[in-house]
Amino acid sequence: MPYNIDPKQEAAREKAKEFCEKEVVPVAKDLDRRPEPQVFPKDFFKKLGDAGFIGYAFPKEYGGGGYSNLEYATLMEELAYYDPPTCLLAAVQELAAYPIIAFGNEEQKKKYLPPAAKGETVLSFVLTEPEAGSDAANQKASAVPEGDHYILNGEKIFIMHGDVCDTGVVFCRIQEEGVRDKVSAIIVDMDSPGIEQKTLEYKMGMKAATTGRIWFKDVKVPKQNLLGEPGKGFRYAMQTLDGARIGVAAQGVGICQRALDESISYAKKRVQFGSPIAKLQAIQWKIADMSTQVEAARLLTYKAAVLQDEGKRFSLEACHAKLFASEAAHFCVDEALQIHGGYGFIEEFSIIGKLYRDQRVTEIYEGTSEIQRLVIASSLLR
Ligand code: COS
Repeated sequence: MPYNIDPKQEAAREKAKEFCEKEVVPVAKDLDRRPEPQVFPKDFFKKLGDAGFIGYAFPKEYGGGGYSNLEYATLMEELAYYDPPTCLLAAVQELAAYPIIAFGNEEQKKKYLPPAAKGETVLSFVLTEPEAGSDAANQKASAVPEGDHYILNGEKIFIMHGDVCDTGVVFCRIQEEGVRDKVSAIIVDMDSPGIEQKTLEYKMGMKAATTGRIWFKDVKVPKQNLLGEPGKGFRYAMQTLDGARIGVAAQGVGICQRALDESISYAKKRVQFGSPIAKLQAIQWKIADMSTQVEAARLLTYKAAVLQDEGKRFSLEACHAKLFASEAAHFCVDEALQIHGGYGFIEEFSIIGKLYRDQRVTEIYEGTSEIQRLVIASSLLR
């Protein structure tokens, strides 16, 4: 039984579990095994929206669920337990909506949040560029003011749902007196002329949640789509990632728990040398280590989410949680594979191979493990 520190978590967990068993488990394998290029699963996404899992943490006044960050982390954990890409489909919408919720004006919130909260529109957080990954401040995309518009040019890559998004929160440099060298954020309607979106092919895992590349060529964006203040975009992006890192940590916790549960169940059934392998100390130690990792990852994740809910600073704790939980998930899926042997390596027999492929990106996106260590160290040594 996973540890709940707040009674509301139990309800969040139960609702997600019921939905996953009915709607996710029957389709997850098929969504993972489709031919390339992957197609964004619009109907499935809408189903998640109808169940209340898209826009879960958006404020209620904009059509969201209004749930706490702790409840949201619990939802992420549970969705990832059943199917990591399903969790990602929901997480990307929250990631991209956050800058609008936190820094947008009333008009922007009313226009963009309600349809996104229902899963009727797809949002993307459009930050990464070919030369601005970990070095996110090195933005080359630029927006030049012209009358009541900006003219946007640039290229973005590894954008979750970027191949299909209807709305992009795009980070770029506004070439204007005073903000010239600073990053800004603008909201872009992706049906504007001059935009090309492409699906990236042959991803290692997380296949149901598609990843895109976007080109902006002389795209007219109304000046009223500027998010917050010009020149504050990098800060907005970093603040957004603080929260998103707790979501990735929760994905890691869900993956750890699934790897552990699968391993316990397999070890009790698999007979070698005349008895179940669960009787072997080599296996018992793996199970003990996995269980310790998952509990520690969960507590770090909940701690960061509680701090966020309390309105306290949580950047450091979000990095602790993301770093530890994503690496714990790596450890747990690797040990689960070792315990399952050939039955783990070949995906017709178990979910372990898929978990292994889905897990790996949790150590990369929303800031690599190396970036988490950098932020942790710089916050302690400043
Ligand atoms: N919240 C608010 N503001 C923040 C912040 C945070 N968590 N982190 C940094 N800032 C602000 C700083 O206060 C500073 O502001 P001023 O210029 O007003 O002083 C500014 O941002 C620059 O901060 P810093 O000097 O620490 O940034 P660096 O360029 O040295 O390092 C790293 C930034 C490497 C930590 C950052 O680029 C990063 O996190 N990169 C990874 C990006 C990422 O996660 N990409 C994944 C894809 S996104 S889906």
